[in-house]
Amino acid sequence: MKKTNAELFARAQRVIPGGVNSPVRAFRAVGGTPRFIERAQGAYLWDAEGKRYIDYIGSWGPMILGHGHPAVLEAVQKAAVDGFSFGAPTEREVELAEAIIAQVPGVEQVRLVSSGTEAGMSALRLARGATGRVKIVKFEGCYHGHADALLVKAGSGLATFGHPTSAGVPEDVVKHTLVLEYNNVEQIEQVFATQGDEIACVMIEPIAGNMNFVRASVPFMKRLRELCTQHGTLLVFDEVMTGFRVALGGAQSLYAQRIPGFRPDLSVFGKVIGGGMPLAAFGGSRAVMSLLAPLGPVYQAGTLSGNPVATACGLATLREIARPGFFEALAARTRALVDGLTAAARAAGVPLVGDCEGGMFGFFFADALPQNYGAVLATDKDRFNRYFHAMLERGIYLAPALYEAGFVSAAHSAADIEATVAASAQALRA
Ligand code: HOZ
Repeated sequence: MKKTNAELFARAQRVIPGGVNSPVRAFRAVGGTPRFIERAQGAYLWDAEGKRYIDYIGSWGPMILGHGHPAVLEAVQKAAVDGFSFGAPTEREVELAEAIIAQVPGVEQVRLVSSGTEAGMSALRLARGATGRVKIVKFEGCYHGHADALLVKAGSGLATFGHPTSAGVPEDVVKHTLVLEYNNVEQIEQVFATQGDEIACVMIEPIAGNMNFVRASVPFMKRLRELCTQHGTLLVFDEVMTGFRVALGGAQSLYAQRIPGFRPDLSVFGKVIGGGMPLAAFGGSRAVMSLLAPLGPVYQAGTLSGNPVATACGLATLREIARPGFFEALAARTRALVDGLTAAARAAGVPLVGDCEGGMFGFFFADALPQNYGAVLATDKDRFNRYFHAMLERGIYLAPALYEAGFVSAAHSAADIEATVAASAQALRA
C-alpha cells in the first residue's frame, strides 16, 4: 500500500532532526508537508503518493540535463560496475579536471572534493594560506556552504529560519569575517581603504542564488576586482550554483564580456559538475593551487574526493552541455518561463518581477528587482508562500522558500513551460 507524504514525514521526524537531511527541504518557510520523492525522469518528479510535478529545483541545481539522461545513466552504470571507490587516482578524475579547466579561463588547476561546502571552505583556507592574512569579506545573503567562518549573515536555509548566523559558531572564528552589503560600492571602498592590506579574500556569489536571484552589478564587480588587485586580496567566485549553469564558462565568463581582462583568482564549483552526484571543486592559477598539499603547506584532503562514479556522472554531464547550441536553447526556455510568469502576473494585476541567466532564474513579488539582501527581505513573503502552495497543488515544484533560485533543465519542453505559466495564472488568482 502506498504511504502518504505525511506518514513518511512523521516517521522521518522520529529518526532525523526535523525529518530532513538538509534544512531547506523541510518546508518550514512555507509551511506544510515536504514531498517525499520516489522517482524522477526528465523534467518530472513523482512523490510517494504518485503525484507528478514539473521540477524547477533540479536537486538545487545539478540536474541541468533533467533526470535520468541516457548518456549520464550509462556512464554511471558502467563506472559503478568497475568499482565504487578506490582511494587512489583514476584517469577519469584527470579528464574531469581537464573538462572543467577547458571551459574556465584562468583556472589552470582544480582540486576535486565532495560538496560545495567543502570546496568553499578549502578555497578560503587556500586564500588565507596564499596571502598570510586572516580577514575575509563576504556579502549579506550570500551562502557559501556551512563552514564556520562563512556562516555569517548567510542566505538560503539560514534566511528561512530567521537566524542568518548559526549558533555553535564561536565569535573568535567569525571575528575575522567582514560582512558587507551586496552591490554596495561605497562600503567595499571604505573597508579596503582602512583594512585592504589585511584582507585575504573577498568571497562572492556573482549571481547570488541563495537570496533568490540577485546579480552583482557590473560596476560593483569591476570595482571589486580593482580593489582586490590593488591590495593583493584574492577574489573568490563561488560558482557552486552559477558554474556551468548560467553559461558554459560560468558567471565569470559573463563578467569577462563586460569587463576587459576580468577573471577571479579562485573559483568554487559544485552542483552541475557532479551531474547529481556528490562532487565539487575549487581552482585557480597554478601558482596559487601549488600551495596545496602535497606540493605546498595548505592542507586539504578527502577519502571520497574524485570518486570514480561521481566523476563519471559529472564528466558525462559536462560532455552533454558542451554541445553546440545547448546553452542557447536552455537560456531561451528559461527566458520563456520568466517572461510567461511576469506576463501572467501583469494580467492578474500582481506585482511580480523576474530575472534569469542560462538555466537559472528567480522571481519576486515586488515592483523592482532587489539589488541586495535587505531588499529581498522587503519583498512579499506571505504572497510567495501562498503562491508556492497553489503551484504545488497544480503540480509545479518550486523551491520551498523565497530565498532560493530556480533551475530549468534541457528536459523541460515548451509544453512544460506553457503548463507552468498556465498554472501560475491560476495560482495568482487563488
Ligand atoms: N545551496 C542550496 C540551497 N540554497 C543547497 C541546498 C541545501 O542546502 O540543501
